[in-house]
Amino acid sequence: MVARIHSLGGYIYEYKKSVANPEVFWAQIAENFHWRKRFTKVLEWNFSNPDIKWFIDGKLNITENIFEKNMYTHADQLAIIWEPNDPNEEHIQLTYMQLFREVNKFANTLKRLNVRKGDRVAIYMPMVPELTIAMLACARIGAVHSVVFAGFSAQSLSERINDAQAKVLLTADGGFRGNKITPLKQIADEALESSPCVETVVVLKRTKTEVNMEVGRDIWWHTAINGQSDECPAEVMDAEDELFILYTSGSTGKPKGIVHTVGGYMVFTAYTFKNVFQYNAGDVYFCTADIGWITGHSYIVYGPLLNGAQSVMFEGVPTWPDAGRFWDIVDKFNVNQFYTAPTAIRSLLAQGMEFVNGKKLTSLKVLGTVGEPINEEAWHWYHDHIGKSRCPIVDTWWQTETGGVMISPMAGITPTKPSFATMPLPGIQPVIVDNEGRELTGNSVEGNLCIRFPWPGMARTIWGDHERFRETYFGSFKNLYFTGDGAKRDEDGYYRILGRVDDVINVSGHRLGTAEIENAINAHPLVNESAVVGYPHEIKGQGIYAFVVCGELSTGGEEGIQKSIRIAVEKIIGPFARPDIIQLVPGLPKTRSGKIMRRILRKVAEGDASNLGDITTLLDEDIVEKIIDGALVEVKR
Ligand code: 7RM
Repeated sequence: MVARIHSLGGYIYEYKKSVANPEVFWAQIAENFHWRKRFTKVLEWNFSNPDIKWFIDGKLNITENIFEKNMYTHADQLAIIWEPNDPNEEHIQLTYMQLFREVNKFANTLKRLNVRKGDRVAIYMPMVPELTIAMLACARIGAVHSVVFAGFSAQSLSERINDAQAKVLLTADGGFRGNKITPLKQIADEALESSPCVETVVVLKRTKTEVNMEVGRDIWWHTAINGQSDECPAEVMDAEDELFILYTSGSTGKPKGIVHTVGGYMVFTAYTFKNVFQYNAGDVYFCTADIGWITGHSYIVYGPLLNGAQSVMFEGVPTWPDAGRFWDIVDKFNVNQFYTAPTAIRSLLAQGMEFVNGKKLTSLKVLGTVGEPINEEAWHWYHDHIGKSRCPIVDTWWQTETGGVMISPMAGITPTKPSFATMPLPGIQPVIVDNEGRELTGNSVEGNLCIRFPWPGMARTIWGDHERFRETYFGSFKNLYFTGDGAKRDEDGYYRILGRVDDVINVSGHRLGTAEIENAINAHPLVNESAVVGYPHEIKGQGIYAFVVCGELSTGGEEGIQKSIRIAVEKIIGPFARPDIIQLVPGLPKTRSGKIMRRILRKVAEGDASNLGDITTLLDEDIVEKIIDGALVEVKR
């Protein structure tokens, strides 16, 4: 079992050790896992022509480290506690042994469907135990899973399937979310019209929504697993074989297929889970994320299960049947560690104490947040009313690309400060640089957040586009991994994440590229061009403000076009990417070289145009006045 740090002194000691000799540090942690063949070298790396390898020559299977390795001690422990969308439906609990059997069964099913080591399997499923089972079944046989969040549209799903060239798609008839049903199979059918690489679709029956089953291509989950053995030998994988691809948004329109590999991801997620949450055997841990995002991969599935933890998985939404749902779940299962996003906290805070009063919440020991900066008001509400002032809050900063938590308190060990992610975990070496790439040493500095040295959980490439990987993460500052975030190191050496410095926005904890949304808007036949920026939003963290130039208005007039743009974005990306504000403008503020000056649009969207800076390079300065005049928020001049 991975060792756990117990004190601040222990943290400082481990941190120093990890910087002085990272290879010895990570090798000692990696020793705790089951390797079919031990690695011969810990690390090879190069950040300029990026090439990162951890645990070289090591052979293993991550599912053997979840199951076989722990079976003597954990067979009858709960692995997954699944809470359905509808509180009146029975919850499901799976022990490690039961989960193991289900995983093997589905692994054999995939094999029978002709899935081999290295093949990609796309997964477009609701938050049900079969989703976890499917991911682990892929890992068992060495197939690469590519989970696509079930809120994505047909077009987004199809794009991701094609990029990964997945040959199998796993989906469900539908997904329950609050009082709505998402018709997943219907969306998948539409996606598959433009994804000919998919040979087989396995469909789980969940909502009993009527679906179309294409003969020769589609098969029901229950039919497919019927008669399959619940024993399946683990495929022996190289430490650097791919475990999964997960698409994430960047500053260009095309999402990036972030690739994580077996050995390093395993060591990193297991280590960070245990230390950040200070998980103890027997604790019940609940992460509210969707498995369609990295938080679900690392901290619902892999991190907890590698530690033999009991992990709660919730199908529904925080506000249904009412805004007390999370707290009901905490009380129902006596949750000890609770991990959610600031946007959820803000939306529950806004609903008032009526949904918190009357809940016990006495089992809680640790609270966590992830996904975006947490504002002080939300932090205090969470701390005082949910944690009853006795639970440390771990504000965990990390990214899809980092695989696991990078900068965060360790619960109860690192003294916290509201809105600070505090200190780097052992093994993580953050640096702050100015725009010229000069390192800002010492405390009380602010700039671009980079990482100086590799860590086992870091992404290895972008699927099919290593050059883009190089350029995006290693092209900005020499020999540094650039996170895309701004950060401040305060007078105590504590890190505060300030948010993205690129064209990525964070809406309700969902990461979106502004270019992605613009592409969707521009696909509308009446739109000439558009520019999208984020603006501060009380609940969502950031809202989406779109400035749109139209040729002519349709019969519906301004309102008609705003509505049809919203529908278009929903269709092309998904409902969560719908613009909050759409302002029709006569033109965009462009420089003489044709670049949109987003800075100006950001200012307008923020409602403060009092200090626009230098606008003399604009082709047409008058356009700024017109945009401010027509703004759909109040703008200070
Ligand atoms: C885990 C996840 C990554 C981006 C990242 C940041 C922002 C994440 C925090 C945060 C402030 C935090 N992966 N971010 N955690 N900002 N404090 N604790 O969210 O790939 O989807 O997004 O999210 O901007 O770069 S992600």
